[in-house]
Amino acid sequence: MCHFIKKIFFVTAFTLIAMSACNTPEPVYVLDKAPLIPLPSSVVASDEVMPLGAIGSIRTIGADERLNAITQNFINFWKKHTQQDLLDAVDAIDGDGAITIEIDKSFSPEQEAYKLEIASDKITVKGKTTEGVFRGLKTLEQLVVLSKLRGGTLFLSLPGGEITDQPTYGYRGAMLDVARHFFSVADVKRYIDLLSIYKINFLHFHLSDDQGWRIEIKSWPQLTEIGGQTEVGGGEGGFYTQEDFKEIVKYAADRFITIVPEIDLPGHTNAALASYAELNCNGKATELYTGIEVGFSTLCVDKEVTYTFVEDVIREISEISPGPYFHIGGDESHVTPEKDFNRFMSRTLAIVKKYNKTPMGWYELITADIPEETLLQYWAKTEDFSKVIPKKSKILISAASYNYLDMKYDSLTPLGLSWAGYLPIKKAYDWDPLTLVPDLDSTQIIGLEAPLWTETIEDFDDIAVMAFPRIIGHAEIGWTNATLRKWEDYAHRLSFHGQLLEALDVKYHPATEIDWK
Ligand code: NGO
Repeated sequence: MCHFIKKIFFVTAFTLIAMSACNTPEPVYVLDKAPLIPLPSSVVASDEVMPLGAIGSIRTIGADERLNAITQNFINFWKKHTQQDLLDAVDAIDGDGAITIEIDKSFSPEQEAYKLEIASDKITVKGKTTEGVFRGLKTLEQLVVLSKLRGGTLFLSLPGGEITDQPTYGYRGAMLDVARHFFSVADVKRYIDLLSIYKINFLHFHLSDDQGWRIEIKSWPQLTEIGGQTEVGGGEGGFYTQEDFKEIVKYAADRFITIVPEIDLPGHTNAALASYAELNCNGKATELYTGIEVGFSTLCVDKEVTYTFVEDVIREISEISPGPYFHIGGDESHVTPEKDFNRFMSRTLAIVKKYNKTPMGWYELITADIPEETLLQYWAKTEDFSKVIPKKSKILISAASYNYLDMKYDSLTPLGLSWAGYLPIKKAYDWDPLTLVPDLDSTQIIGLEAPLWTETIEDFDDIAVMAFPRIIGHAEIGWTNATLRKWEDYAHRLSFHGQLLEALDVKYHPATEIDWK
């Protein structure tokens, strides 16, 4: 043991004391008491302790391109938080003194499953896929950061033991409305970084609405030249070029987050109707809109040019969206007569399929004749919802009164809306997607998504304070089996994550429900 301690002799005064005793430093947490979120499926602590100096290299088994990038990021992480260099030892055979990252195809049938083992002189992260290994490294990173935040200069070791883990739901999403207010590529990347800490794996982009069109469509340039130029309140708006969008898609993919593009149709389309007169039934362009009413706009369902427009948009966006889904909105089309809406949707969903995407939409789609694989997003109570059951559609739960991050925490919250009630931290955590909507078959539910609508959200701090900490709870609902989730235990673990967010300079809602450390 002494040689490790010698190695870090000059680093802090504490190590001096430790060296004189020449004892293995105590870890800040025992592994099964570490406040990890999401809570892993199984954590077994051991008596072993891994001094930080015990690890000198990182080696990969079954490496591929993506794994190499992840390894490099992890080396940077380790250096930043432990001040130790890790040698990238791809071919090393002996695992002692190393972090080993191993892809083992026979490890588990589950894509994202992983095993993390910490022993006195080595760490192993194993998964069936690179994605599984990535989730395991995120757990290890969280353990390091939480230990460091609590231990300060006393953080010199990690606790031994074994974590085996896999998610409950394959879809654990967040949604960002960039139409009501526009957010820069840098803001989006920052949000993605934070989501990846908590193992969120989908980011749904609400790219168009009455107030703004936010993605460049080369065949319809006025959509952004006109429709991208304002936002709620009359600010200057903005849009992503296709290159920006590709950059976001890649950044997210490197963190195993899939982007889901949404173009909201046929309602919520005033920005498009203001950009092109021919999309209106009366042939006249509308005025740009900067208010927050909904349900007043519609594409002209009877005009053939509408379908040329829809196809061009779906084609161009599909070409730069490697993910499986294309979201076509469908919510609150109050001024589109039902039979027109259904006709429009049938054609539009066929176009989505033509470009090899799985259609996705808000639950209002159920009145139309939809392909069976369509993913429906449940967001509000509705009598009609049970109609989806015979269709065997898959459901994504985004209940306004449980998942909407734009709902105020309480009556004192300055930002946000409250039409679906207040959403304090406990309410946002303490529920089960399986039982929330009556009459749904559990096999239909593929996961949950937390939307952040941005009528009142103007900058990154606003995003952060509404999302955090509620999205952390949503991430745990999506990952951790309901039988393992208990509010008191979660509230205790969460109390350590305020410091984590502060260290990242992320504003969060310091609710009094939590005894923040
Ligand atoms: C509704 C509406 C959005 C609003 C949001 C505000 C859906 C699916 N459509 O949710 O346009 O922005 O509420 O909470």
